[in-house]
Amino acid sequence: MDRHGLSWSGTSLHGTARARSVSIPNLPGFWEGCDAGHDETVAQNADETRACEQSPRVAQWTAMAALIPRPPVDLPPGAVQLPGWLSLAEQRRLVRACREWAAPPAGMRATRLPSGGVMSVRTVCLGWHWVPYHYSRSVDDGDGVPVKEFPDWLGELARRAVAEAYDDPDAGAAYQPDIALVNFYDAKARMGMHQDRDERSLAPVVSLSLGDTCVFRFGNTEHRQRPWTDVELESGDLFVFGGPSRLAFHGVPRTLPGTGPDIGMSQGRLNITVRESGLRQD
Ligand SMILES: O=C(O)CCC(=O)C(=O)O
Repeated sequence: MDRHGLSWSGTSLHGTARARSVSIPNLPGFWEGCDAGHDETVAQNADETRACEQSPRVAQWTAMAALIPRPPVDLPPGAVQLPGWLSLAEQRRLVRACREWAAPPAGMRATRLPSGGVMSVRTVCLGWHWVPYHYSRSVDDGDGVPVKEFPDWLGELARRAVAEAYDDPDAGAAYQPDIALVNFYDAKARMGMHQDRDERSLAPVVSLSLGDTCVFRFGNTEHRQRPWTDVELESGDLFVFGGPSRLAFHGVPRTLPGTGPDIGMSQGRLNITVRESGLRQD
């Protein structure tokens, strides 16, 4: 069994088991939203954000979320979930950014594992490109070009996430992330239990969820079996794991299709994990 679990090895979901990378991949829901493309201006973004926030579907979703608060989940030390941390406007902005990052060059692709399996999740990396099981400055398993930059604004957002999750402004200020892995899940995609341990830094991992709800399985640091806690991550949720939980096994056994709010993608789930590499910048 490889480090990401066997469950999704073998074939990709679109029948392209041998494909090493994809250009403008067929990702139902991801390229279609209430926006037209991925090159609109900031002013257009703001207009569309307002339009979507006022739509009946969004209003109903927001009201339902307020009506039925989610019960708190018991998590191990170092793991924190902040439900609904991102506003709808922030979620829309992130979806828009993900769409730009997903486009080639250095775009979204299905990662091939050393076992020969292909992950059902599609991934684009920022800052450092992840190839199982190391980081590189170029897309070595794809088009070979330099990886896209990790934007300062995403680092700022992640610093705020750490500060708020741990209620510790100093922890936030000390956080120097330089990697983001952006994963797209269609209805059948999932991720086996694994540890994030290709980084040299043990600074926390910041995870932002967009679109469809998923079941996020958060386990222990010893092995991929029980005990674990199943947490529902909804669109806008923040999940941070650091300290004694930094090397906990975790995975996504399923998503719940059709549960996402109107944030500019018609179906599917996006997850952004932000990390500190501890690798040299030159
Ligand atoms: O999609 C998620 O919530 C988890 C992603 C993840 O585990 C990873 O990128 O290593």
